[in-house]
Amino acid sequence: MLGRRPPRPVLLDENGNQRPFVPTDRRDRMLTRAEEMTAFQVCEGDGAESPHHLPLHYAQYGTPLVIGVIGSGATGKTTLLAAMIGSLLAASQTNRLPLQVDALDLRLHTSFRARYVNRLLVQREVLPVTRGETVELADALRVRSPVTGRDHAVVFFDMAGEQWEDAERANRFISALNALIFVVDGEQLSRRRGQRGAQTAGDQAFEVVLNRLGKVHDYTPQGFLPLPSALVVAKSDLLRFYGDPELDRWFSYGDAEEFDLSTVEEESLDVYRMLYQRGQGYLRGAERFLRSSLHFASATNTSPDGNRTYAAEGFGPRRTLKPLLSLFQMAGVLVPPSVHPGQEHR
Ligand SMILES: Nc1nc2c(ncn2[C@@H]2O[C@H](COP(=O)(O)OP(=O)(O)OP(=O)(O)O)[C@@H](O)[C@H]2O)c(=O)[nH]1
Ligand SMILES: [Mg+2]
Repeated sequence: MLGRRPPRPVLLDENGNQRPFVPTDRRDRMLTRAEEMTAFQVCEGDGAESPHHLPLHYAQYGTPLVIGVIGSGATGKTTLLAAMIGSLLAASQTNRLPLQVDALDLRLHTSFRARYVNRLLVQREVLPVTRGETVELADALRVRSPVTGRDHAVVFFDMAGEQWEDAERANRFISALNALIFVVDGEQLSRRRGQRGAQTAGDQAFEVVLNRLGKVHDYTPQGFLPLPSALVVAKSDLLRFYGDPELDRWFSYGDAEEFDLSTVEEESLDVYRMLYQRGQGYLRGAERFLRSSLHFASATNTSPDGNRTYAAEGFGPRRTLKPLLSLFQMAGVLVPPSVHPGQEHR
């Protein structure tokens, strides 16, 4: 992506319009450095693609966290990812996170916000099915931890569920992932309730990913893959009030609970117990990993109507932030303490 020429520093406005970056006073190194934090470099690409903008000091961010969202078709991956990133941006903008989040690649981020986050959370539209031909680099964020003073590049890959059937094509990008979000379809869990074989059900996409990761990463002596994994029971709104008091309990808490990562283990155990009864195959998305957490979430809290929109009443992401924060913590991007003083939730 980056050419050999020295980066051309620019400033960008909200709409992605650029103007040359000129430091106020080059002799003042501290000031220049501070100003550079908001500057971008232009990557011209190979001519086929339009220019990208990366933060001026992109190279210093070290190995990026490359997160893959995994699950078969229509499990809710794209909707969950849009809701997760929407929740993360909202929490960052209102200073509720011990992290600062902004664009790593401004064009990509602006496009993801318009095409997915706003379309889902503002217009309340059903998002389109992810097209089959490409693995989509969905968004690229810069996540800064004031605790460590470090910047991290975080990129998200969303993939059409149908692609998982083509293991060869999927393999090419699975090797590049170093963090996973496994998406369990709550709708399928609720449909299969009581059916024969339901207890052992799982997802073929998980198996494709596990097989591939097992070939490119060395297992620990205890037999775990050395990557962080957050397993999310998505569309959990469809599982509420059907005799899973553990699930109902997590949804009875207000949004502030999501900032408390001390309860991740407790929630993980509840999800584990539920899946042990309703779909043990899914648990491989957590059990095979050295660090993993399990979550209940709903991107929308309601189902769409016939017009492919979600009714306003009751609509909104629930518990979508916590899996992402947990993944960030497992990956070392977020460093505790994560609870801000005064954020009592129970
Ligand atoms: N009730 C409910 N429905 C949801 C939720 N999230 C997604 N859905 C519905 O599930 C369907 C599939 O959602 P997508 O996000 O497109 O699923 P996907 O896994 O990205 O699908 P592919 O792109 O085909 O792989 C859509 O009809 C959504 O309306 C949720 O949290 N609750
Ligand atoms: Mg999709």
